[in-house]
Amino acid sequence: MEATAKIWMNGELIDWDDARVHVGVHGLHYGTGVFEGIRCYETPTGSAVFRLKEHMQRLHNSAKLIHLAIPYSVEELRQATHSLLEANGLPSCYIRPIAFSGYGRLGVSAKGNPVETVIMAWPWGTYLGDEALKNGIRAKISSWQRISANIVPHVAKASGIYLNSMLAVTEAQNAGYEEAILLTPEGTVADGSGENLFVVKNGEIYTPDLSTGILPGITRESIMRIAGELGYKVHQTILIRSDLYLADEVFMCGTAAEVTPLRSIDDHEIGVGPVTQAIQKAYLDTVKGQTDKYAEWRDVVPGLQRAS
Ligand code: PPE
Repeated sequence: MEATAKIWMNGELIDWDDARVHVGVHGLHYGTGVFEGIRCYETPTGSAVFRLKEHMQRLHNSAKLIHLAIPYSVEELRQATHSLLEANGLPSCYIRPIAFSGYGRLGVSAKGNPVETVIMAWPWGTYLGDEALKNGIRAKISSWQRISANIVPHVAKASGIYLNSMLAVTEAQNAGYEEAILLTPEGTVADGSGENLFVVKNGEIYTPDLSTGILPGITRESIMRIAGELGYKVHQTILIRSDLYLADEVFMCGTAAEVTPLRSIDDHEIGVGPVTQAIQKAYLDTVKGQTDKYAEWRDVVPGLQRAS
């Protein structure tokens, strides 16, 4: 992680090195936190945060699901992000808001603890390497199952849940692959360790539906709309692992991963295809403002605005 000038912490902009907490905070011991991953891109009209409001709304939803009361509204967090990006002056960056149970009671219950709210931003290039976006990555189905709805609410982007993802991606990387694909306990396809997943077959597009243990990805939702407008039929459905092996194309998507093709899965060659390439281009054009479409998704930072 590359240090930047400022971090927004509990309502104030403070120096990067001063953004500290005590080792006794509840969130560190029990993973009682929620976070977001957001990207800000350089566009012709200035630096624009992609779907900032929707990300802050998901942060609030995640917090509600784990009984965490964030003391700032969605709009306040949006303004805080603007002021942080203005202070750091980065034309493009990755943004990481996090809220967690703080210092007070240490024991499983977090009741009564203060909530710490932080927003960090730093330059983050491609998630899976520069090659990944172009030539795709090799993925492996994990022996770790995706946590299911009655274990912890997978709809929440909660810190503790990421132990599941961490184990899966570590297992995949130790076996020489770049990314893991997690299946539900029922054996249907869920998602990657930090991405949603799409399959292309006979010119139509399929993605696991929201009941399959996935995070309701904002990129996933954007891509369903973009792909629909490009003329593709998009199905939210149940997929099994054979659907992956027999796919014409498979790609993963997420804020960090953007649109990353899968070159192979469990050593079944798939290859990078034209539908993935078309969607990748349309997505990158959208976030970078290379199209007039979807302008409502690009939240231009007031202090980083410029005439086009
Ligand atoms: N599934 C998971 C498990 C996930 O972590 C992400 C985001 C997504 C799907 C896609 O969600 P969205 O970004 O709203 O389209 N993963 C974030 C964190 C990755 C990390 O390494 O940390 C991200 O992409 O920012």
